[in-house]
Parts: sequence; C-alpha cells; structure tokens
Amino acid sequence: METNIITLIHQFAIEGTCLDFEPIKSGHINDTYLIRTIESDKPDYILQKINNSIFLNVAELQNNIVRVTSHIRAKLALENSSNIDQRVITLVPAKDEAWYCQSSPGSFWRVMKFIKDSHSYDQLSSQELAFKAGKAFGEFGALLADLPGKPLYDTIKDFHNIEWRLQQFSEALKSNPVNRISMVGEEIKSIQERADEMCLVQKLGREGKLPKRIVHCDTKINNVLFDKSDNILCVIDLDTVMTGYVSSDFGDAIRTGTNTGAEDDPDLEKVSMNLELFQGFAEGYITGGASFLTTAEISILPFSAKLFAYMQAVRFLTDFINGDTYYKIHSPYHNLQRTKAQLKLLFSMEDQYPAMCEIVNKVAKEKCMNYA
Ligand code: ADP
Ligand code: GN1
Ligand code: MG
Repeated sequence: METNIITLIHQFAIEGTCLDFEPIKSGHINDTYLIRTIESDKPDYILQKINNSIFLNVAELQNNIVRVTSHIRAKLALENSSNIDQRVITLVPAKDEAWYCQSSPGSFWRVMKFIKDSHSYDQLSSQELAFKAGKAFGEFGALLADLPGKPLYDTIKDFHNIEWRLQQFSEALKSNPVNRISMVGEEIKSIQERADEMCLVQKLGREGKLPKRIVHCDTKINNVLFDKSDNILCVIDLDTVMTGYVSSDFGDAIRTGTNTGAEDDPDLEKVSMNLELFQGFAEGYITGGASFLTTAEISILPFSAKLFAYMQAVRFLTDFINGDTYYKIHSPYHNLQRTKAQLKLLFSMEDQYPAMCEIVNKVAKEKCMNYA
C-alpha cells in the first residue's frame, strides 16, 4: 500500500519531497490521505481515491470542481483577498495535465493542496461557531450565484430528490434481498407516515415556486475549514456541487452540526437538535446568503432541516435493507443504528418546529430587505 500511495502522488505535479502519509477516515464515500512533504516551505497534499461506483463520470466531476474553484478564486482575487490559497481548494494537475489519474482501469485519483493550519468540526460547539459555519455556506452560495456558462453536471442524478429516494426505498422493500425487513418494521412505519409531507420541496420546485441554483449538497459541518483562531477559511468537499435547491445546504448542515449526539449514536438519548445552534446557523446562513435568498427559499429553511434528517434516514435504511452496498460501515448493523439516530433527530426537530419557524422569520426580517 505504502509504495502505491507514494507512487501515485508522484503522478501529480507536486512540489517538494514526500515524507509520509496518513489516511483521514472521516468520510463515507472517498478514500482520503494526507501526504506530508519534508520541506517546510512546500505544501502538504490531500490525495483522494474517487469512488467511481458513486461518481460515475469522473471527468465531469473534476470539470465541475475546476469551474467552481476557478470562479471563487477569481472573485477572491478581485476582492484583493490576502490568503486565497486558504480560502479555496487548489487542485493539482497530474503530470499529463489532466485533473485526475488512473492507477488501474476504473481506479481514479486526484490531488489538492492541503490547506495549512486548518481544522474542521464534526459538531458545532457554540452558537458563535454555528453562526460562522452558516455564514460560510451562505457565502459559498453567494459566490456561485453568478457562475457563468452552462449548468454544472449532475454528478449524482436525483441526489437530493426525496421522491427518487423514496422510490429506491420502495424497491428495496419489494426485493428485500437479505431478509432484513422483519427487523425494521417500526422504522419503515416512521418513514412511510411522513412520505407525502416530505415531498414538499420537490412539489414547490415543480410549481416554479422555488428557484434552482448552484448548491453544495454535502454541507456536513466538517466540510468547513477554520483557521487556528476559528475564523472561517473555506468550504471543501466539492464533489456534489451542482444545481439544486438551497434546502439541501441549509438542511444537511443543521442535520449534522446541531445534533447533540453523533450521526450514528447508539445512545438515542444523546440525539436531539440543539435550538441555540439552529439559531446561530440560521443567522449566519441568512446573513451570508442575503444577497440571493428569496422569501420562498427562506420560508422553506426550517422544513429543510426536517427533510434532511428524514432523507438521511431513508438513505441509511435503504442501504441496510439492500445489504450495505453504498455507505462504508464499521459494524454489522451500522446502517440501522444510523437510521435510528436520524429518525430520533427528526422527531426532535418535529417537537421544536414552531420555534424553528419563529427564529427563521425573525432573522429574515432583520437581515433581508426583500423578505416579506
Ligand atoms: P469526504 O467526501 O470523504 O468527506 P473530504 O474531501 O471532505 O472527503 O475530506 C475529508 C477530510 O479531510 C475533511 O473533513 C478535512 O478534514 C480533510 N481535508 C480534505 N481536503 C482538505 C484540504 N484541501 N485541506 C485540508 N484538509 C482537508
Ligand atoms: C456521504 O462521505 P461524506 O461524508 O462526504 C454522502 C452524503 C451523506 C453523508 C452521510 C456522495 O458524505 O450525501 O449525507 O455521507 N455522500 C454521498 O453522512 O452520497
Ligand atoms: Mg467531507
């Protein structure tokens, strides 16, 4: 393995001499390695194996990331930003100038500069940090609101389309390939009871009441990098940046950042949504996105939080029923444990929903001139 990683990194136009590498294990999809160089004046690197059974067209995926990062970089340069290399991802080309290489047919790798002196959080620990993370994602949307040219590629078709996710769920129920349905009756019921209600964003979109724009679609809190003093640096993990609804970005960040427990917490007592963190994130997101958010988009934000806890439960349970073919798992019933934790989070959001709506309405009135 060691030689493979070192051999691979040398297929890219890196500066400096490789010292060592270490896997970063936080993600469920790609394999990520930190590559350290010997020289202190040369960058360290992130090497990633792209999961191409999920991202089917790696050329299109990388093309999106090049367009998005180039656009953000140009805007930061216009603002005379001093630390551009910490404020946006820098992809490193392969020696043949492509934005990825193949170690063997079907094994795709890419490299980017490691953003130095950065760290991320899996959960938000204070309202202030929640505000900053919200602002980071709101500003990310604002930076991309005027991306010129043709639409970005859909790197995963119907990725956040709950109607499609529910279809996949029904198909899993019908085929029951590893005989697990009898174990999950209660979870199936919780999902089915809410199915109609949860299709609201798709319906509003079809009716032309919610605009489509460029969204990140994987706004886990650990996809925001902070500096040593906890100032925002940038948003990373750009694989799923594509056209969609802002509910994706707000919803998934609330799902991950405001949970008092872990995404897969075995102790359901620990899982709930922290309303103070919700408020901090909402204030930050609406502040950062004030230049582009419409009243309809803002009004749907509290619902989006419920939708994303729900959608994640549907996705984890579908994978459990299908025999764990999508997400990496770390124990035999991991996807079931994840499902239960996401449903518990959803119930906590349902209990606090009136307060969430009140917060968003109040914040929007303060921050957005056009909010009615
Ligand atoms: P995944 O899709 O598996 O979540 P990410 O691209 O988010 O992969 O990378 C996983 C982790 O690696 C991030 O949460 C972050 O801590 C770290 N990381 C990734 N890219 C960079 C980078 N360019 N600079 C610094 N840290 C990074
Ligand atoms: C996956 O691997 P990561 O953390 O970037 C998934 C997200 C899920 C998340 C759940 C491409 O993201 O959609 O919300 O796991 N990414 C993909 O933790 O499916
Ligand atoms: Mg990530």
